[in-house]
Amino acid sequence: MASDISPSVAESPKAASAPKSARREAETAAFADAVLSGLARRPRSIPSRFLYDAVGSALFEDITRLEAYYPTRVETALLDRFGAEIAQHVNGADSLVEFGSGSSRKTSLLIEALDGLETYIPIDVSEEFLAEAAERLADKHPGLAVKPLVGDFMQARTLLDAPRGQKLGFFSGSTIGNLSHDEAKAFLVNAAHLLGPGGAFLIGVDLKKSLDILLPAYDDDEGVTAAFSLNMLARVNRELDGNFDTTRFAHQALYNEREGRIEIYLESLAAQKVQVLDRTFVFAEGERIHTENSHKYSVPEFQALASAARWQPVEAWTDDEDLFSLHLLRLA
Ligand code: AVJ
Repeated sequence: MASDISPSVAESPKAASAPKSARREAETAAFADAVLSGLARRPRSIPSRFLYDAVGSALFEDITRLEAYYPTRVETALLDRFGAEIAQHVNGADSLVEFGSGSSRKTSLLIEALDGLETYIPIDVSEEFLAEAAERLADKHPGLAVKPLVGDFMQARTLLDAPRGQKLGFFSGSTIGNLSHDEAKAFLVNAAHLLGPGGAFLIGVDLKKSLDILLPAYDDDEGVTAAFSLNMLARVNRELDGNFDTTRFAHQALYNEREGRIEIYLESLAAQKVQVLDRTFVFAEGERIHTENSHKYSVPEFQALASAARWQPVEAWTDDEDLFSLHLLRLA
């Protein structure tokens, strides 16, 4: 994951406070590295985090509103239904630390359920989304101190200027599913450092389920997910002087039973050559670029992973159809 490293709030305070243009340049350089090395390797791959430029993030927002994409809808309903119960376990938390500035709707439901919360600390690599999310939340919850942090929470070891007191982490949307099991464990270990002794962590995790429900969520009839995936190639064209013909690649989502994950690929529909920066890449018909994994966990599977990262499972809430889970973890 070397190509995924970007300036962290804690370890590179200079980078974090650098002008926006400097950070964007660093991000483009990281994208160039990832694409050139990822297209040269077999199997070809580009890390999923590069799906989320401004266009990709807007398309992902569209995905979350699709009928077929149950995770957002069900997780929101779980927060609505179990917010008070969650609060009973974690009241006393002084600050809420959100990993990735998520949709303000989910965060607001949690904030409203928590009594005595003083500070909301969203962490995100994208300064734009962070600023937007921070503003929305500050408007909705007057009296709540909002202290956004720009940086890569996979890398950060401490929260700069974070207030003392009990912290509740929030990592929603099953974003943790993008990570391999080893990466997810490393993330949870890192989050334990960030949230500190007595800290708690609320994590949304997508459940294993029937393929009749799972597959359409990642390959909807309206083609929104396909557009989201293909934006990876469009972004290469925009930022890296690429000439991908996006009509000659197809979005493909399949479930890898052994790995317990959705895998997303872009499949070349013809034999073709593509230029990126000064390099040429030759694709055979049917050759694929792996762009994303979305791991699914049963409740006990995720609890075992959390325990291996020294988090104690406190409670897990699921919906009546067992589509999605909310896990509450605590540090000993
Ligand atoms: C943002 C990683 C949670 O895995 O469900 C949705 C990304 N990709 N459709 C997911 C995604 C295609 C999403 N996460």
